[in-house]
Amino acid sequence: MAARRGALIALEGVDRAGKSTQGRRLVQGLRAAGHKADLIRFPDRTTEIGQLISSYLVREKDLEDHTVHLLFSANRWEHVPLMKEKLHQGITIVVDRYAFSGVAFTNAKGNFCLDWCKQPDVGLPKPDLILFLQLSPEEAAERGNYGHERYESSSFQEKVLQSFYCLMEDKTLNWKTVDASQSIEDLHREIKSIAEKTMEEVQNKPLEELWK
Ligand code: ADP
Ligand code: FDM
Ligand code: MG
Repeated sequence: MAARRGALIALEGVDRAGKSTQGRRLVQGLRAAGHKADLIRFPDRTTEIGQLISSYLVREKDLEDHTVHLLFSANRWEHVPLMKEKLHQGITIVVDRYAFSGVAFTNAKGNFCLDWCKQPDVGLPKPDLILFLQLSPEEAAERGNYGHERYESSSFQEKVLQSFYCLMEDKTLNWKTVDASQSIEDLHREIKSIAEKTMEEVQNKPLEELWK
């Protein structure tokens, strides 16, 4: 019998919903429970492509909108060989943002249809679970102000949220919405339990391709 594979788990949600907090906490919790787990944050600002993206986000560099969309996607593709290797070795991978952020942010710019936005990410490893951390704009505001990076404004974030809702209508994907207004530990417990159930369910199933 083939070795059991790890699960690919994506965290998505509005700004300050707790994706990065829960991503770190989930990997820590899974490891403590004896599972093999790794975290990847997208964009990964440490690679050459990631550094270009980072200089765009901090407004040091202007990049044309199609170009930056393709760079975000390329930043995912450059991780794919290692992601597949790890998943096949039984390591669960938690991704802090994935292709859904890629599509939602570019689509929110207004002049890019969802179909165009999805194309560069078609064929990426398909997440076994996409956790959408839901938080109202009022509750997000209580967690601090927006920073100074590109996209950090309430009017743009509202458009991003509408794009996420369109993507969530795709029933071929395993979206699960969780209430991100809970305490960090309560939310962690809920997320860990959903993650472990998914890991169990997919361990003998082949890894699929996104949007194919
Ligand atoms: P995201 O990655 O979704 O933007 P972060 O994990 O960076 O969000 O969290 C944004 C801020 O909110 C941080 O200051 C973090 O400590 C705080 N935070 C995260 N989760 C919670 C929670 N469940 N309750 C209260 N504050 C939280
Ligand atoms: N973002 C993130 C995109 O526009 N496209 C993408 O493909 C991804 C993964 O980059 F504003 C945006 C979303 C957010 C910024 O911020 C990255 P964090 O704080 O590193 O998640
Ligand atoms: Mg974050």
